[in-house]
Amino acid sequence: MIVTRRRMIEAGGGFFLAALLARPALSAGAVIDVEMHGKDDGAHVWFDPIGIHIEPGQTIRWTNRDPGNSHTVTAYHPDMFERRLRIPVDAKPWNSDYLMPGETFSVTLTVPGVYDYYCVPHEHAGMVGRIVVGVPPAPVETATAADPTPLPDIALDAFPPVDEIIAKGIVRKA
Ligand SMILES: [Cu+2]
Repeated sequence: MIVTRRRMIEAGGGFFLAALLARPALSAGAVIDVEMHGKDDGAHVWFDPIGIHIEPGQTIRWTNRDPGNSHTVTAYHPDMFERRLRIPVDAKPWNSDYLMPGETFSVTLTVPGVYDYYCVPHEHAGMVGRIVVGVPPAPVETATAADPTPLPDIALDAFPPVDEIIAKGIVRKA
């Protein structure tokens, strides 16, 4: 049996109720799908695509296509496990919680910028992803020595460059 759980988050700054009433932005395009994959032993896990460029108001839908592992999609944000901010300051963070095989989770992103996210149990296996919404207003922040919970190198190294994501539209893990 495939269990489907759909949750919508308006990640654009407190317009959730208005968004429900107005049914906005989806005219900008179809839902963009990102899949979560993994090998049985959990040593190789990844988001596909790992990098994607969308327009403001488009919706990303993650689906766990890994029959052997549960995964999360979690924004790098101080409100989510006190991580360093790696999404636009005006954007609302999200955490899918654990998605079982076949389950889905969606967010609609309205604030232009760069959004970095990860899988809670697999960050240390490099399971991260990046979304560029519209034209990012500023360069991506980089981690500093003051970061209380720095990203592991395998995660930092996995993010595709913003320029590459914008140029290609979709970046798959090498
Ligand atoms: Cu995972």
